[in-house]
Amino acid sequence: MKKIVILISGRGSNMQSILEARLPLEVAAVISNDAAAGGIATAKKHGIVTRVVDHRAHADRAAFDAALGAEIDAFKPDLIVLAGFMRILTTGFVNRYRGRLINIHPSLLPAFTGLHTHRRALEAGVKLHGCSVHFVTPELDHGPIVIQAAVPVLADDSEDTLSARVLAQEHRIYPQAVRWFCEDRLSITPHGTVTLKAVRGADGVLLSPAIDS
Ligand code: NHR
Ligand code: GAR
Repeated sequence: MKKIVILISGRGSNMQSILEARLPLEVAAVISNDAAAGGIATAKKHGIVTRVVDHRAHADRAAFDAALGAEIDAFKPDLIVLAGFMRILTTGFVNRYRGRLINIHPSLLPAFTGLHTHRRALEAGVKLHGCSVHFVTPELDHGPIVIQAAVPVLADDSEDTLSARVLAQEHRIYPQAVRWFCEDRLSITPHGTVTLKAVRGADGVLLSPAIDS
């Protein structure tokens, strides 16, 4: 069975969706860069080992990433899952875990990389927004995309209503992506895209607003 380590910074609802999906894997640890993260208590409730590596206790990003890497390596994980993890990682760190480090980002990448994605989607007037699971590469939010979910942007949406609609989909696609990884069904092509072995099902077309027919 594969082992994963989950990195969080806050509430940890995406972590929780993975813990509660009963996936065929072992969650070896949950590590937070912030001792105040709500997700630490949730992880403990699930009987998961937790660790804190406080970025503020380290002189620079390289020192923080070295300490974080040492904690991670102690668990010998097959996969590292960023779940609302809010610290940009150095190129050295990312390259060390290349191909086994994934993130969930609250936008339909490559649109709206970085922070405040829901506000920026509302300002841009897009009619579809969503979330993406991607492999992490040194360039922020630019790695190979595994799965995306789209949601409509509604006329009376606020950042709160839109982010809640997206979050519900995050909780569907992240456990799915982690499952695929652990089943060895994901591969990264030389072109830097992801292919999934043996999928069947809907073609995935979405329209927003919907068209009457
Ligand atoms: N690191 C690399 N190298 N590449 C990626 O694709 C990464 C990454 C680290 C985190 C998650 C990401 C997201 O999904 C992620 C992807 C933090 C920031 C950020 O600006 C941006 C994107 C993401 C995570 N962080 C600030 C910093 O100075 C701190 C912001 C805060 O604490 O609120 O690190 O969006
Ligand atoms: C989620 O919406 C996640 O996509 C986003 O933060 C939220 C964390 O919620 N991640 C980022 O913005 C990464 N920069 P959670 O702690 O409840 O999973």
